[in-house]
Amino acid sequence: MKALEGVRILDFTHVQSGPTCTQLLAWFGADVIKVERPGTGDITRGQLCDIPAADSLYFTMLNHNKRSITLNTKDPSGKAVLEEMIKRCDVMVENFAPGALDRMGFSWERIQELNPAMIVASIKGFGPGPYQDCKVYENVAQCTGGAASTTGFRDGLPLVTGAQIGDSGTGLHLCLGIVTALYQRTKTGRGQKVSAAMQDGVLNLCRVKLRDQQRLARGPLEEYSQYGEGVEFGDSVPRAGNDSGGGQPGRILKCKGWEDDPNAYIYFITQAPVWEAICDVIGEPGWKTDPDYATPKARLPRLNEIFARIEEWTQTLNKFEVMDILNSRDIPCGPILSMKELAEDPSLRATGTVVEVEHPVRGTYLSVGNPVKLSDSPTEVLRSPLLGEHTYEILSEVLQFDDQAIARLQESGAIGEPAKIAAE
Ligand code: CAO
Repeated sequence: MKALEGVRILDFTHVQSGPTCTQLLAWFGADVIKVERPGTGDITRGQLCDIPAADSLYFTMLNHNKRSITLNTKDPSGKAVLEEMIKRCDVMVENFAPGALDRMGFSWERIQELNPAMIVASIKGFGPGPYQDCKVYENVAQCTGGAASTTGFRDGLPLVTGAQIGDSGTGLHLCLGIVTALYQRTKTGRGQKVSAAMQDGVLNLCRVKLRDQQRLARGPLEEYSQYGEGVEFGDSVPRAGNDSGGGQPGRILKCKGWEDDPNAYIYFITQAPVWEAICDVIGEPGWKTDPDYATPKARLPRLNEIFARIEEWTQTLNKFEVMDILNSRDIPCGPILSMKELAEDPSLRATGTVVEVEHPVRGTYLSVGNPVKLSDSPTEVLRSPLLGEHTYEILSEVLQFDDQAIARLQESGAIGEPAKIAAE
C-alpha cells in the first residue's frame, strides 16, 4: 500500500513546475492521469532532444509513474470526456497561462458544479496584482522573487541559479498544498482551490535575504565580505558571492588541483563551537586565545584574512581529503560535487536518489528519484508514459466507455492518433 493509494489526479500540467508536483504525488502512490494534446503532447517531449524519436530527458525525468491520455479539450466531445474525468478525480492540477482553463470552459465554478469535492491546484507566475496575467518561466521567477538580485558577486551581474527554485520549487510548494487540502477534505468533504505563485515560492526560499533587508536598516551586515573590506552598504541587500547566508560565516575555498579542475573547491564553515578545532587543523593554535580571533564578534572584520589562511591549508589537499579531516573533527564543510560525480555516486544510487530507468524507445537513462523517503510507502520509479499510451485503458477502465464510444471519439479526432496505437 502506498501513502496516496486511491487518490486520482487529473494532471493537466506541462513543462516543469506542474509536472514536478504531480510526479511527487505519483511517487507517493496517487494514480496520476496526464491529459495531453493529441499529436504534440507536453511540449517538453520534443525539447532538448538527445535521441531521435525518443521523448526528451526533460520530459522523461519529470513524468515518471504517470499514465497519459491524449484529449483535445477544446473539441466538444473531448470536453465531455474531460467533464467525466473531473467527476471521477480527486484533484485537478494545472499550470496553464492565466485564464487558459477558464477559456477552455472549466472555471472554478463549473468544476465545483461537476464535482464539489474536487481540489483544483494551480501554479501561476504571480499572485493577484499587477502581473497576474503574465506568462512566466523559471528565470523570470528567480528574477522577480528576489533570488537573482541577491545571487552573484557585488561587482557582477545578478545571477540565476542552476537549482530550479521557480519551477521545481513551486511544484513542491503546490504538492504540500494539495495533500493539506486532501487532509482537510477528510473532515469537510469539500474541495478547495490551491494556488502557488512562482514569485511567492522563490521569495519563500529567499527569506534569509528578506531577513537581511530588515537587519540592514539597523546597521551593516557584518558577516558579509564587504563589511571586512570596508565597502559601504546601500539600501538593499547586496549580492554576497559565496558568503554564508546563515549566522556561521562560510566561503568556497580552493583545494589541490583547482588550477585544472573547475570543481576542486570546498565550502568551509567557521562554526563558532568548532573554532578551536579549526585553529588546530590549519596550524594556528594561537588564534584560540588571541583576542582578535577568539570570539565570533572579533573575527567578523577579519573574515577575509581568516579564510585566506584556511585556504592556504585546503590547497594542500584534494577536496575529499579536506572533507575527511574536517568531518573527523565535526567541522561542517561540503566539497563542490560535479554532476558527473553525483551521477556516479554509489550511495545516491543505493538510496534511490539517483536511479536508472528503462525506457522502450530511449533505453536506459539516469534520473533523480524521490528525494522524500517514507518508511511505509517506498517509491518505485517507473518510466514516463508514451504520448497517449493509456488513452484506451483510461477511457474503458476509469470512464467505463465501451468500444463504440471510444471509436466515435477516435473518428471525431478528440483523442488523437497515438491512442489508436495503444488500443491495438
Ligand atoms: N487540448 C486542447 N487545448 C489545450 C490542451 C488540450 N489537451 N492543453 C492545453 N491546451 C491549450 C490551452 O487551453 C491554451 O489555449 P488558449 O491560449 O487558447 O487559452 C494553449 O493550449 C496554450 O497554453 P499555455 O498558454 O499555458 O501555453 P504556452 O506554451 O503559451 O505558455 C507557460 C507556457 C509555461 C509560459 C504558461 O503555461 C504559464 O505561464 N504557466 C504558468 C506558470 C508556469 O507554470 N510556468 C512554469 C513553466 S516551466 O518553466
